[in-house]
Amino acid sequence: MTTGTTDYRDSGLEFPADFLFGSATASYQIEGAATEDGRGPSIWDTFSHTPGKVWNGDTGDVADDHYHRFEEDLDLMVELGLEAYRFSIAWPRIQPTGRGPANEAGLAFYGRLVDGLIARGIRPIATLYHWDLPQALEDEGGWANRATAEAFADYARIVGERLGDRITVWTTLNEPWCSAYLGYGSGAHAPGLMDGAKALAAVHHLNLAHGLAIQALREVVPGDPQFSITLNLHVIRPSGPTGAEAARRIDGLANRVFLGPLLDGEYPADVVADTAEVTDWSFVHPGDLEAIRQPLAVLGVNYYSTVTVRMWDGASPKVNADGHKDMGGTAWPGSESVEFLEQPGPYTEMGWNIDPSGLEDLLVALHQAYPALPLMVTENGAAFDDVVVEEADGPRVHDVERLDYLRRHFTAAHRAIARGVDLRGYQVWSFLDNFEWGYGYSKRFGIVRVDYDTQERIPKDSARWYAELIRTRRIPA
Ligand code: IFM
Repeated sequence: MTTGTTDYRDSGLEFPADFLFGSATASYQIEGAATEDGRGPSIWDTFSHTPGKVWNGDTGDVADDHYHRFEEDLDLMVELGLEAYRFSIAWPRIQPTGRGPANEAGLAFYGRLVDGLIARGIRPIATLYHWDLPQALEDEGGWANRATAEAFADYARIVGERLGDRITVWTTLNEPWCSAYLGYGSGAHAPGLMDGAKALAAVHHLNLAHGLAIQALREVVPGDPQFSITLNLHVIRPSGPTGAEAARRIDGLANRVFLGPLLDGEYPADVVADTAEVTDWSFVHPGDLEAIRQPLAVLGVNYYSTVTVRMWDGASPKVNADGHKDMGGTAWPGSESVEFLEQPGPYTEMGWNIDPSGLEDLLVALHQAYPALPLMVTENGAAFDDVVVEEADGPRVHDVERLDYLRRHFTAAHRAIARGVDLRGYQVWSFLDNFEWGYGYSKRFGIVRVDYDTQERIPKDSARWYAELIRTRRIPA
């Protein structure tokens, strides 16, 4: 066993017996069957079918065809020894227009999925919202409209009544930062709006939706349900004399605007001040903050890379290497004067820098701020261009870079545990190659390769490595 290396390539580290190893996906990214069994259109159907929004005009119409192939995908999870599977439920399969009675066929699909997981001994971690908002709700204003949060609670109740105590962890939202700021601010994600005030209203309505959904779930789910939310908190490195001010602003908009109301019952005063010219925050109504602050059993943490920031001097060309597509809007309302500098490499195929110390730093910082709150890595992984090679025992993908990325980040997670962090599990993103939003099928995050022509699944070397980690509970040499 080696420990303490700066490159985070330790091996032999052992994870606790109850640590939950799994992998994650999301409905629109894998399911396909976009118009089947009563599913209504979502904002991602609309967006992906709008020319110029997604690379190559790709859509989620077919994706991994998981809707029809989920049994074989579950069998593959068993082969790899996954202990948990984090998936999301498509709201427009349950309520095609986002309101009204449940669509029985949609509920039945997720019932079969959950039963199939349980029958195979795999714990279901269900996310209620991973970005596929029913288009009909967007037509009424989407997340910038308060009524969407109330509709979300009704949807949560319907799902809670059906799936009940079969779900190990209920996650309300995945990465509300992306839904709000990329969806309504920068325009890079559906619905593609570029309006800072709407983005901030969306932040609040997503926070509110989380709180109302947990209240609704608590009324209908029996037993002792575990409630959660998954955030893509930003790990921010300040640069130069203005770095601290830039980091404060980005930490406010990316992290504290969620952590504050969710865990402390308030919006940070500096964020409200920084955004005063964008919005007056009158969308926060009396009682909202109490509704948002619900006890959480675990906080989901998605981590991929870091950002380095400083204030723009207003003269030199502004640097904006924030790792997201630039569609012309802003993901940082009120703080457009922050520069995102190029990160030191190496990089993944997304152009995101690889820095496992960021994961360790993030987990330790969260633990220090909220010592009683258990954490789970609900996403971590990397996109790389894969090559399929034919070998004697069949097709193989020797994805050495992804394997190395995972090794280093599992080491970082282990180090966080050694420093006292109550880390409950790790869900690798992603189980399957899939529709990577604005990048379509051009970026492959899967530990299992998907041939989009034949739908053949090929476990990559990273999946085999992960299977060994799960089997031995130690980071393989
Ligand atoms: O594919 C996404 C996922 O849907 C949300 N978190 C980040 C992943 C990689 O971009």
